[in-house]
Amino acid sequence: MATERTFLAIKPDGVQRGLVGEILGRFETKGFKLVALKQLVPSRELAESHYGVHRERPFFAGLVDFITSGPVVAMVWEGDGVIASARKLIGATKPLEAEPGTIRGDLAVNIGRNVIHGSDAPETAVFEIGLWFAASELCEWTPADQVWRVE
Ligand code: DAT
Ligand code: MG
Repeated sequence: MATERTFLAIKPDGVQRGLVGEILGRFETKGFKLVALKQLVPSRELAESHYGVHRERPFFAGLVDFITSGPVVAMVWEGDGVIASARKLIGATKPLEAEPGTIRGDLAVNIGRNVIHGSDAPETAVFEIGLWFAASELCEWTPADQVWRVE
């Protein structure tokens, strides 16, 4: 399994509900490595680029309003298979269909308030990391206990 990076963002509902620590903890305890993290209120331009693939969908305007309505915690995480694994940890888009044990399954009920975004493929991860972060914001480091996570 290749080491890769993914873009994750705790949406304004997750921040407002005080779920940042809970959500970060799930990726930390799983064993992935935090490469970058910042809190910001996204501009409309950033939100529209991020969700550009949904531009023609009826929920697009509401989605952009929501994601720009308050602080978002934007992150880059690294690890073997982290893109698909993070999507599994996040759970299905519709929280009522997300399995218990997943973030959305445990912490959300509504599709428009599903607390977290995660890149869905290697190409989107590269695009989203570049959209939200400058290269200088990505931290190169080796966790002290790395040898106890990966052989
Ligand atoms: P995901 O966030 O699981 O990758 P997506 O890319 O299909 O899901 O959609 C992006 C976000 O848009 C999703 O997290 C919530 C919102 N959304 C998707 N489908 C929706 C719908 N039918 N009604 C309202 N919001 C929707
Ligand atoms: Mg998506």
